[in-house]
Amino acid sequence: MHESIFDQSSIEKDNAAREATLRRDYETLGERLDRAGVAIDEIKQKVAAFTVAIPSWGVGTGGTRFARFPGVGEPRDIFDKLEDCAVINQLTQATPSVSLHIPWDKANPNRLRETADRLGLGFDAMNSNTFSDAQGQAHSYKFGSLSHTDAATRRQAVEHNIECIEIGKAIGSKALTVWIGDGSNFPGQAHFTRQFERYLEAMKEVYKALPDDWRIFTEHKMYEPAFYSTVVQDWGTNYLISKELGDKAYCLVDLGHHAPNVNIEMIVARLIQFGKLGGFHFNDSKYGDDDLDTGAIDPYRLFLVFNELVDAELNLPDFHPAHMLDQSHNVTDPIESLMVSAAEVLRAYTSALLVDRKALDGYQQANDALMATLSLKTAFRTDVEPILAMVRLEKGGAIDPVGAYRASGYRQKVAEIRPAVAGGSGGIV
Ligand SMILES: [Mn+2]
Repeated sequence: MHESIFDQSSIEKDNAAREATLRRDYETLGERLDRAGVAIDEIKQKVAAFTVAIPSWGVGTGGTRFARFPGVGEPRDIFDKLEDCAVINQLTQATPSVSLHIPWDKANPNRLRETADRLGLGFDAMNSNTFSDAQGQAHSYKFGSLSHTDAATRRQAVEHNIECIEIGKAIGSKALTVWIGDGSNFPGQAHFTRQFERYLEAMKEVYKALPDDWRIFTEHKMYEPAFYSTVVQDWGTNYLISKELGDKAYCLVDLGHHAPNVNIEMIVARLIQFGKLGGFHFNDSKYGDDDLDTGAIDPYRLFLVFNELVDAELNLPDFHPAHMLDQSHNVTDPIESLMVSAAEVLRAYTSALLVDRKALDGYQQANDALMATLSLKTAFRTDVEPILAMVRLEKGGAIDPVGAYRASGYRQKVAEIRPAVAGGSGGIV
């Protein structure tokens, strides 16, 4: 039995008031899906097996370029963060793993693993940081890291990534995610080709240190902090990197790292087709890398991404992309945002499972654009909340995670032992 940071009886109390209504709603939805030839229990089973990782930095309040407004009872260190992650998992039963960021979460690996074990958590992909200078490091990343013009700076960045792999090995992680802020702010500042060559050379060194059962994910981003060009700018560059590195290298798609209106679901399909989709950083955006809550702005786009993922899941024998949230919570309680966002990811997956793929294929073959698009809309419009809530209930979670969380007063309780922190990292990656 794992230790419960969150009082399970408050979940049970909250569920008791909602269970009868949920069972009626589930039954009604089941009848409706049955008429369309879909067995609701089979959908429920798949949804119950689906998980999404929590980023350690997501449980602290984020910030913008302008300011950070701390919340009450914020986690003080990685061990407080793991406790908050355990709360999210206990209520949602969908987030059993945590993605660490080094050096922000640097701690004794044995203590990290013991704490996670005690809380019933595991570790997802490790995240390196060469987009800011760690205290006391010899060479600055002001003008780049893995692609820096100076060999000693590149070497330092390579060694940091290898250190992330070593820590990850000690705590049971199986992947490294590399996102760099390298690029240029002015035309002419950097030689595009030489800069990319230096990056590839450095990444090959990191790749060499990767254990056989690990994957390395590279994350592209159009701009910021470099505003004229970035070294890993787009999915095409990212694909080239994964091809250059080898079979353990895959592309990571952060939904916020594209130009507005870019067809992300098609990028996802392309990467799937050529075996290079590694995983996701889920969030939402209106203008740029806004790191808003997943599904907050465009839930239909999230659904369309999952429409591609479900299609691949049904057609490919070994398709296991990594799912992680990557958000910055500036005006909400991070625990609430992460619970709602995890549910949005599961909702998009569930809705995509409802797409009548045989009918869709027929419409596509017959060039019936209207019926093809309606077959997606029909699935998207179906309210799958009863399935999500039933999965949570049956796994011991909350029918209404936010309701149960608020009723418990968890945040006020931890505020008493966690003094307010003024600084901290923004967490926009
Ligand atoms: Mn990201």
